[in-house]
Amino acid sequence: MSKGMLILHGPNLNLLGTRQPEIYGSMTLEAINSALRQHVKPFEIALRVEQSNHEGVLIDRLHEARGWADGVVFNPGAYTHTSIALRDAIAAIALPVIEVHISNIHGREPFRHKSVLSGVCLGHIAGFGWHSYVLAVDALLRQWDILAG
Ligand code: CA2
Repeated sequence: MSKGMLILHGPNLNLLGTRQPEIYGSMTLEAINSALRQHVKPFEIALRVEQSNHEGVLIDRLHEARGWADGVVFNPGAYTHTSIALRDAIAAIALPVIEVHISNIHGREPFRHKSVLSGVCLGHIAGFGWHSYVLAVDALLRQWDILAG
């Protein structure tokens, strides 16, 4: 049976490509999403992509994912550094969640060095620009034994 994957983008990521290209690159969120759709095409994955600027909506999407998805690629934006509610949601859904960051949060301001979510995620990828998402998608495909190597 084909696998379900949720790609979830958190707050302000809808602004990608419009400002701060030196940190976040020049790809728009829409362009990233279509590159990811292309990337998973050969694997016949049921892919859903969502973005929200609201913590509660992100929690709702994670809860709903239990009903259809087998894994989540999640860029929680600035909630990474603060949200125990998102941490609890990730722990509760018992799905593999890969935390993704476009920038290298460890090389930025000290308040970005800490993720309160990493400990309940399967893993964490940061610093490779929009390609961080591709690496995270591949990590899930490997987790599912769909991608070899
Ligand atoms: O590097 C990442 O992917 C982040 O999750 C992005 C968040 C930031 O708070 C995290 O520390 C690291 C911010 C996303 C804001 O995106 C913008 C894009 C263009 C213009 C303004 C903000």
